[in-house]
Amino acid sequence: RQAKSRHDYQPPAFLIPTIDLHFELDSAATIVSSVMQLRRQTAGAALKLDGQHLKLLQVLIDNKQLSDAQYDLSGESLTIPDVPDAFELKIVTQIAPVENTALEGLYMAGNSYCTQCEAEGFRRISYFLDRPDVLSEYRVTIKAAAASYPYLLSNGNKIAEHITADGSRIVQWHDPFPKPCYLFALVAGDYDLLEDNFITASGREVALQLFVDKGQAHRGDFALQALKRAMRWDEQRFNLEYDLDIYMVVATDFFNMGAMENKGLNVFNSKYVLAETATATDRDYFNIESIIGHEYFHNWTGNRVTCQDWFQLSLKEGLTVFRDQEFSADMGSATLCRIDAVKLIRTAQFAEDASPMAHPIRPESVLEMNNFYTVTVYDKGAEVIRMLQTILGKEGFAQGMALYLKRHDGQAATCDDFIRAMQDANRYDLSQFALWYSQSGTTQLTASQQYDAATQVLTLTLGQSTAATADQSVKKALLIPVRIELLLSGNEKQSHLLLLTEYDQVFSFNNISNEPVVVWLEHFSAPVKLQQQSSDDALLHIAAFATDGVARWDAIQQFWSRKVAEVIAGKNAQHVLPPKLFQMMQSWLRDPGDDKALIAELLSLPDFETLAEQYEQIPVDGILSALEQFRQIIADRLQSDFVSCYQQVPVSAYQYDEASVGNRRLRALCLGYIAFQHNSQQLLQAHYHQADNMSDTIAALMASQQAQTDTFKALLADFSQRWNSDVLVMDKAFGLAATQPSEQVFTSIEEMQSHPLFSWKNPNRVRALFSAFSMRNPRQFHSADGKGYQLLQYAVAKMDAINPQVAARLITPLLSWRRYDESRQQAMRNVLQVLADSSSLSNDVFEKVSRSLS
Ligand code: BAL
Ligand code: ZN
Repeated sequence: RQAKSRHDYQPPAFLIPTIDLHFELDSAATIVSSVMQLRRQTAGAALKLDGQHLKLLQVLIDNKQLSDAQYDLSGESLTIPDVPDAFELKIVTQIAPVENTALEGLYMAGNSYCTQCEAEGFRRISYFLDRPDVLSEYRVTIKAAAASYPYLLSNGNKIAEHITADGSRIVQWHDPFPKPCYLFALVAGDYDLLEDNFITASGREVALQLFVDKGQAHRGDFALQALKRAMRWDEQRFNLEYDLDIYMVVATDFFNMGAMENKGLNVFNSKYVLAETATATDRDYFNIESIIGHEYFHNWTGNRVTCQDWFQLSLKEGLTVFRDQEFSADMGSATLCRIDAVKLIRTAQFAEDASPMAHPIRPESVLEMNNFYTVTVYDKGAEVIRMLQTILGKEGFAQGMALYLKRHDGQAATCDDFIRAMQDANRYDLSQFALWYSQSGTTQLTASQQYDAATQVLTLTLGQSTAATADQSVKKALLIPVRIELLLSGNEKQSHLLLLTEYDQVFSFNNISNEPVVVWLEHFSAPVKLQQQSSDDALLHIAAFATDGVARWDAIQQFWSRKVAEVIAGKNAQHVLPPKLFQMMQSWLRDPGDDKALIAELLSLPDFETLAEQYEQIPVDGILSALEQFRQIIADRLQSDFVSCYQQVPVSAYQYDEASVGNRRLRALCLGYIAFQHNSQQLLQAHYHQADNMSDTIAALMASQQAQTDTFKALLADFSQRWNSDVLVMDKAFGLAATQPSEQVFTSIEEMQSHPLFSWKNPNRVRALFSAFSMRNPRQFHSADGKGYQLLQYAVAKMDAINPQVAARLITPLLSWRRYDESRQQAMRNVLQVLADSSSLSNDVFEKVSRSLS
């Protein structure tokens, strides 16, 4: 098995300016004819096309059929040694969508046909130069039985449709924008169709079409409206208009990813499209808006300007995540959006940096590209873009974007091209900043302050260091934007941006009238770990008074992190907490003000995963037990305040807006603490039964689950019964069953696998059960007897034979076995070894297991 290296990039030996694709759809034997115009770029080179799981029927050059001796069909390529400099190539292949359980290429999603070509799925459809820097103009013809397939869709504009005498529907599409094959899409099926339109800033009308499974139309409207908001937002913020006359979105229950930005024909995991009050939580609505935005924003950052090679993935993904985050922030609570993003970095991304899969946002070496659709490439990538905006300012960043898109429109670009455009538009040297693209690992920031009352000079000292990672031993000093706020007496505040460029650096401020409390890394201005001297008192002061809500939340998170660490170190066996903390929490509960969602966050303990990343070797039992103790202490001490806050927060008919979301969030938070009282059963049941929306329903289920009440079993049974024919909601039931903190979870997972809606062939079902268990149930996943690890190994092995991409994602929590205690290390390594010994391991899982065990 051969990994590819970023430095080995060579431009394509041939270009394919046009491609004409014909599909005769048949679930067991689809015939694909591909007619391409090719142009040589490299003298003397043979033509080598990628192909996987294809049955080759015919190869013709300039209408002359080639004999077997004229080409070589070996491994996963078709090589034709002797070709002219410019020619027409026709290739006819046969594929079996019904056998395609990997869900890459053309596959069956129930009775519909669907494609997923990113990263390298097109090679499962036809032989091609399956790489993002080969851009072609596509014409696509699809033929299928008219009665069963009213909709035959592909990218671009529909140019013809007719029904033949024998009852076949034939539809032709043309996409005028040259694109790489990973953006090709085909969908065929019978759907409910929602239609709308959008008038662009320049006055063009764009038809919007949303295709959903039959009977689901009433769940599509929110996504359609979100799409219009995204289209308007991109015009207003970045001056970017949509370019085709039609924009189609198809929702499918069978999808490896969240969604896919195929030109003019997005395919979405139905989980990120379908929503109605009774079935979708506030979180679901948020995700739908953000992912609809994300895929739409790709039209410019990804489609009009794409990537030269897959090592550049963050060029489109980091940038587009940043864009969707900015969009979400403008649509709702900017603070809550940022807190969500920070949580993800502090859990999954820091964990990835500390794992055998550590890589820079622009990876250097890849065996299976699907393994690099990671939180590092996406979310740390977005943080890197955010830092650029912080350094250059919003206006400077927008100018850099405009220059980047102007320079590279219609091209396959690199991360260096992006940096260069930002640099040129702003006349700002970004050479040191560019290290963020090549250096992996989490940087540790140390911060301290000194105040000289006599001279009124405040001296701030910052230091940075990045520990060696699995992939890279030497680390350089990065350019780190550190936003700070000085909280002075008398409510006086000052904001500053410090640019840390050295390993150690001192910043002085004159005329500071009194010693301030310093808010470091305001708004999480860089994706780093912060070690600060601040006292507990200072942290609580920040939590109460900082301007930035994220900084307030961050301070209290750090406070808790410190308290947990003290307990684990044996320094606070009694779990003593300062009275000031309770006074503050009490005042929030008594007068939560307008931003109730933020108050809910301020009253939440950090989760296990965040705390775990503070330790090189993770003290699983210590963290869990300290968290449990503190939670119970808070629940007891503030019991009556939780009850009265719960009662006072207004309840009104469901609406998805910032204020109502905040109300529900704070009530759910209170309920979560109240659940730890013995007499909470009635309230939990009432909350569940009176809920007029899924957010409240889930709040009752989660509160009763976490407090391990008897009510949980009854509520989950009722919930599963009520929704037992609705897959989207049953995924929530699977998740709830899998995250029970008690040992009962093993029996429940076993039972859920026999549920009529559970299927190993559907990634959503498998993720709902097994990813929830391994990623959100630390107590039982890390069960001391190793049962949790064995269960995950069983799921990974089973899944690898069906869908390697999903299997490789499932395995992630096992990879960092070195970070646990001796006996857990042993148990995790054992199950990894069982997987490693399997003779039929996919590249996807092999890459991760081998990196982990080496
Ligand atoms: N390009 C894969 C799905 C997404 O990031 O939008
Ligand atoms: Zn994306």
